[in-house]
Amino acid sequence: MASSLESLNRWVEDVARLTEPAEIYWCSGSDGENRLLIEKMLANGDLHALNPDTHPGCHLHRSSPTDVARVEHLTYICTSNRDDAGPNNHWMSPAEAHDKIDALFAGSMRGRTMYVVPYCMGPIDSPISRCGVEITDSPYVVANMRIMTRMGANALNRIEQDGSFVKGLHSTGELDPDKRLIMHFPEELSIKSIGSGYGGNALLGKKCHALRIGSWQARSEGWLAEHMLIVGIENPQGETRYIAAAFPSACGKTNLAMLIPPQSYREAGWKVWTVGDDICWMTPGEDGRLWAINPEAGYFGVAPGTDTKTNPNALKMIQRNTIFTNVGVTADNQPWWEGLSEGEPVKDWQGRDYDPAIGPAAHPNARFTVSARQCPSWSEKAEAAQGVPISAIVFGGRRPSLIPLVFEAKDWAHGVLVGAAMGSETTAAATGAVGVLRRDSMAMKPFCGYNFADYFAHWLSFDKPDAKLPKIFHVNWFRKGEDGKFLWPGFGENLRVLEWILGRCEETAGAHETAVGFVPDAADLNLDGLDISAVASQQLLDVDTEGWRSEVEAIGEYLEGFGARMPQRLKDEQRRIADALASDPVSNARAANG
Ligand code: OXD
Ligand code: MN
Repeated sequence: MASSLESLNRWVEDVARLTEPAEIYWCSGSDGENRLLIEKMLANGDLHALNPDTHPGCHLHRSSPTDVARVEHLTYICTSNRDDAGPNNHWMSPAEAHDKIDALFAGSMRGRTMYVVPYCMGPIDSPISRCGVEITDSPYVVANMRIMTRMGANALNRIEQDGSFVKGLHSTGELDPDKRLIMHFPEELSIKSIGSGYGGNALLGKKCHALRIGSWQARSEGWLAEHMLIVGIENPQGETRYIAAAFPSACGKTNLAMLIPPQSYREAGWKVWTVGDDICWMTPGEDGRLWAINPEAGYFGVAPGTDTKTNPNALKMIQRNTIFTNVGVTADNQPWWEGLSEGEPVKDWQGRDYDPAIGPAAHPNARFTVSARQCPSWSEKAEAAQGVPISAIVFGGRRPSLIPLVFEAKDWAHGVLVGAAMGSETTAAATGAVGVLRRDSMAMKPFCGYNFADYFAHWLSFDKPDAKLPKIFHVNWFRKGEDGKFLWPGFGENLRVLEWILGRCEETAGAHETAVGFVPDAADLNLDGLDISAVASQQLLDVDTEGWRSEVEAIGEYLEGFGARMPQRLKDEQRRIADALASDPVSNARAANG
């Protein structure tokens, strides 16, 4: 049998024949190599240096103005059987997809360097990690992959040992939105992406590998690849518990992963440790618990809105060695974005003189790429080969009404339904209308590489007699009062909710049982020192039976939309809640441990 390196060499030759690059370069991941790449990009205008005194080692990249976000309508899952991709994905047959995209790849690298980028998703020595190789003609992609993954020689060594790797082929092509396609071939463990240089479309280790192909691999191998942050909460006794949380794109995962405890919590000794901000791979350990790694080595975060008040850790983290994409700049060449309280922009993200009449200084989906180790709350456990044990899984979305600040699912199957039913208002992270409510199961709508019905069945399959599964919760930081203002202050104060969640896991926090799950009373949450009225806290935790009846009805219709593959267990769960809402509007029975 051919070794993985032989198959890699053969693939590189095949791709070179198709794309006709001027030269082929194998990336080692060394500092010297990175320096040369950056010099090359500074010379050709792909990068602009930023103020070396205030932002040493930082650079700005301006993408093509029509290439600023993920393109879900051009993203395909190409399985032999259409139903395997499911109604949650765009589908094309593998043969047609290869033909279509190979026609765009033909000669696409003429006059360019073809970079071969071996990478490892996850700590290099972790059994949970998986490797891939991205072939790209974009030096910007190489520089980003070096930050976002364990890239280069070590990854190549591991690929040789593993015997297999995910093949990702990328070319910026002509950056023409009409010649842009992002194709996934889960049965072949391969990806082909052309026509975009933007993060989620071009850094193939991230969404394409770690989520779309990863979720497929995870199902066949018995683990979970999820769109979740991983955060460690250390209590005053010095014990750290880990929470994995799924929120749709641009709903504050990075902020929650790096939150700074409120002052009274800091004084009492609470600490927060960041393991990951976007992707979580979880696998059952011998002890029955789920153990998680962050497959990424860096953060590709949304810049606008990042400030001392919202995310001081992130702001500190991006003062050096950071690639900024599509932000504005100040007169003294510092990066600038909306929501940053200091500085004033003079140029916008397209390099034009800043004029608020023509648009914001930074694109709303402007990003920073930075090594995770630069985060002041970086957790050493991010490098732990065995990962971290997960105590609680949290789902959440932007829901201006109905959904309480927090509730706990009754058991694993109910929790899977809660995740499946997740909805959120759309954001600027993908092209399309912003602020429209859509169902985004487990925040994986854009990222699940197979049929959601099978994905829910896979989630349900973890419920085994010897499993010690995390409890599942739902949070909503975005509920609004009648005046249209957010009821909950959010940001660092969210630790109060996480404390309650961990209290439920330890059976020390109170709640009352409702038809939709266990909900805290205001008195069950630590609201000390928080400027929130009794009315607001009551509204935040209110379960509106009428509203929930329609919601659960709509969830039922959503599940039906997946047809016969939808697991009966999930449909039964939906029915159980619908019946409970019909017969027992709101039960206020105290939970046994409440
Ligand atoms: C991201 C996204 O970039 O979810 O993380 O869009
Ligand atoms: Mn994401």
